[in-house]
Amino acid sequence: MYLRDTIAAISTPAGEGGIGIVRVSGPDAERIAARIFRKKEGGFQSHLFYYGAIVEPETGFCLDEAMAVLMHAPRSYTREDVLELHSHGGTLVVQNVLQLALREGARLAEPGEFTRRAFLNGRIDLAQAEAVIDIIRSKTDLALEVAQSQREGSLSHRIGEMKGGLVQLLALLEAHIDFPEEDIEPASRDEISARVAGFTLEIGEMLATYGEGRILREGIAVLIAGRPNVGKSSLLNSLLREKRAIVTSIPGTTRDIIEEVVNIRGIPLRLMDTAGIRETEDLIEQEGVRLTREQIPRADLILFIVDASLPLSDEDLAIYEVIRAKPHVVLLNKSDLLEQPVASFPRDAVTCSISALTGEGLDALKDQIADMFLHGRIDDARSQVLINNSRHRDALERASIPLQRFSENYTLLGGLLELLAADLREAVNALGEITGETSTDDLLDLIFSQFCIGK
Ligand SMILES: Nc1nc2c(ncn2[C@@H]2O[C@H](COP(=O)(O)OP(=O)(O)OP(=O)(O)O)[C@@H](O)[C@H]2O)c(=O)[nH]1
Ligand SMILES: [Mg+2]
Repeated sequence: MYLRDTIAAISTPAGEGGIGIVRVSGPDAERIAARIFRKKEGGFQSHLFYYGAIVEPETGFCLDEAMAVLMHAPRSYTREDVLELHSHGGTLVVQNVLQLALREGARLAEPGEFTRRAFLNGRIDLAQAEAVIDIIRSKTDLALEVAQSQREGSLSHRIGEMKGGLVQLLALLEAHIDFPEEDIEPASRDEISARVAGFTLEIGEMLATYGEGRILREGIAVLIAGRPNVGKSSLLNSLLREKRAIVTSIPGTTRDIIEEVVNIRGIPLRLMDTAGIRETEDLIEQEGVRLTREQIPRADLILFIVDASLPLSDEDLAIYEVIRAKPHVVLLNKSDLLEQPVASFPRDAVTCSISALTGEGLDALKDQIADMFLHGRIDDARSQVLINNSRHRDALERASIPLQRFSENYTLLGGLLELLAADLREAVNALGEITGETSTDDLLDLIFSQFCIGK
């Protein structure tokens, strides 16, 4: 449901800042501007930035000096009249400006409601709206490039072309349903079949990018595991380039799980430093070990560290048995202590010799991780369409199934035109879900509730 009322929200993050912005969208935006923003003279010209003050209309009390811009519909983010009030960025002052706008008749916006209106008013489609949230959440340049390209419409364009092609074929079939006495020419029969096969292939190619797309959008969960004192926290600190976790020579230093995001060759890694796994009498440490074990099944990758200056211990091997079924890299740490590592591993294990202390070997480790997850580098994320969202993947899969069925049934063309047409229609509808041509309020609620208020 779309209420055509006027909404308002703080659009800048909570806390202190240089400026804070309150955004108002809807039919009352201009009236509210005239009521609460005092400037030299005259009305508002669209898209001009004015200097003035935010004042209580009844008392003339000045809340703050400010800048204001009014953007007349449809040339605005929501395609409605939009007012932005830029005040000083104090928590209280921005809150007061918002309260004033609410008092003058605006309603507090729901999360994502500005973007939802941009979608409902046809300025952007649903895939582009989802890209907006991806832009806000991007943790690496590469992820940001993918999100920007989707906001610009790269995915929507591809989907639109496929849908257009399918609709053409559908029209062709429907013409023959309406005039059954005219047979489809053998030449156009072959063409129909070839084109449907082409679309199936194209969808398959897009689906194949999902693994990489998802990784860029959501990152990978990486667990640093190993027995106490092998250098897990040192590795976390080295990769982060900051002293985040406490490092000491006392085994059992880390008790909790410490999670930080690092950018490795464009992939956001959610790195988790853990308590070293061992049998222990210490209650706190026991709890830490339990937490570590609990995380193992959830990790996308395990960095299993051993101290290469010591022979492998039974503890090392016991941990290795637990993690070896997961994607993992064995890190032979403390390479600076020795010419040749003492610890050695089964030949099939992927190993990397590193020193968390000096940083030696970490570049090779980063390459190794990128190879494992990106299967070669994505050099120009902007130029290709990557599927990075499970909703899009599901819709593509649901488009692909009827197209495959179409191809299987096609040889039996004769009396089955209606069924074939139904398959094409199903595929068209599934593709339409990606761009939001077919969407329900529930789906929109689900998508836009992930946004922050004010976006
Ligand atoms: N020489 C050398 N010492 C290292 C290296 N990595 C870690 N250390 C030392 O090993 C000791 C333990 O390091 P931590 O990073 O705390 O080890 P941990 O695996 O986190 O240990 P717990 O938290 O107890 O499980 C510290 O004294 C580190 O300085 C390395 O690459 N070379
Ligand atoms: Mg530690």
